[in-house]
Amino acid sequence: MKKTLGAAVAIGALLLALTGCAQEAGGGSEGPTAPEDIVVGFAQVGAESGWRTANTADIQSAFKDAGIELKFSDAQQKQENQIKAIRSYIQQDVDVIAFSPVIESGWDAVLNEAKDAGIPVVLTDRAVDSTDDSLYVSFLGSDFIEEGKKAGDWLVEEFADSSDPVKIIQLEGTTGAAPALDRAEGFAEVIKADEKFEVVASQTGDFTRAGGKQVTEALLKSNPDVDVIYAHNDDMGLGAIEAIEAAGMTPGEDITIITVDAVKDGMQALADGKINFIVECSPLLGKQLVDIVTKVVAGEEVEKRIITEETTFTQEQAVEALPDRQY
Ligand code: GYE
Repeated sequence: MKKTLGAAVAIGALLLALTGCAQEAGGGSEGPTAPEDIVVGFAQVGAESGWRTANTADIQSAFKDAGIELKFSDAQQKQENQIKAIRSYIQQDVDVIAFSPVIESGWDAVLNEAKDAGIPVVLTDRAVDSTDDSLYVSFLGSDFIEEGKKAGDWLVEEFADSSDPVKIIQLEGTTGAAPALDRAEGFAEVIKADEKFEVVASQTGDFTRAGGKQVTEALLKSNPDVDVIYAHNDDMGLGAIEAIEAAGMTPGEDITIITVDAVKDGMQALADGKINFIVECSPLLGKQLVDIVTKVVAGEEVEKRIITEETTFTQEQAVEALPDRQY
């Protein structure tokens, strides 16, 4: 009898300890937590591009595979929607909030609310420009300045033998978004070394195919002699291709096209000779995000900045890589 009582007390104590751990997970405190006890709120940018679609699919499937509950919201490229989603995750007392900030600025207030509630925040894909880096535990994503530099490096090399002026149209991503700011910065830094390169027009196409098409249509009218289009993502480049063809020109020949991402449609256009060079930006962040979340909930240290590894593709390399491309 005594023995049974003792065992019951021990089991009770164990149960208490276990539920205690699960409840404390919201504060990111120490102790093992089963995946099914973890709840993550993810505030996505939208569904503006092939990259974004692949990113959403990868994150959803990685959390499903890990058995972790993922609450998901789509902000339709509006910061106010993302702020609302984050506030609702705070209210629901999720264990971790992850989000990909539409634009860089304006996050301090809501991130302080998360901090006050003891909910750790992980930035995925895009950065915030806050000077207070205690507002997030980790930032997982690409180095967009490096991507811009790779685009610039290829261009410099490609036009190395010519001393003629090289007129460039830049199709920018969403105004104020980290990848738009940084891809412009890295590119500008490289091409400024030779004054034959001139960006004759630079406008946002909001990372969408329709945006890229519309902006290119208008800019081709004022700059019919343009040599190069540098698009901050594949989708805008694909829109530009439509506009160039509609204007009776041959994309990839009359106008050299450089894009960023390397999603399937972009890679196909590169293999078909309509795009000339693509800088890869990987959307496959799901597994790494699960890993960060699991560590944060367990109270383990995580790296403040995790940079995605990526490469570049020429037309020949695209032909080779296409059959195995996951996204
Ligand atoms: O390049 C673009 C998407 O933030 C890296 O957002 C991402 C960018 C990506 O819309 O296609």
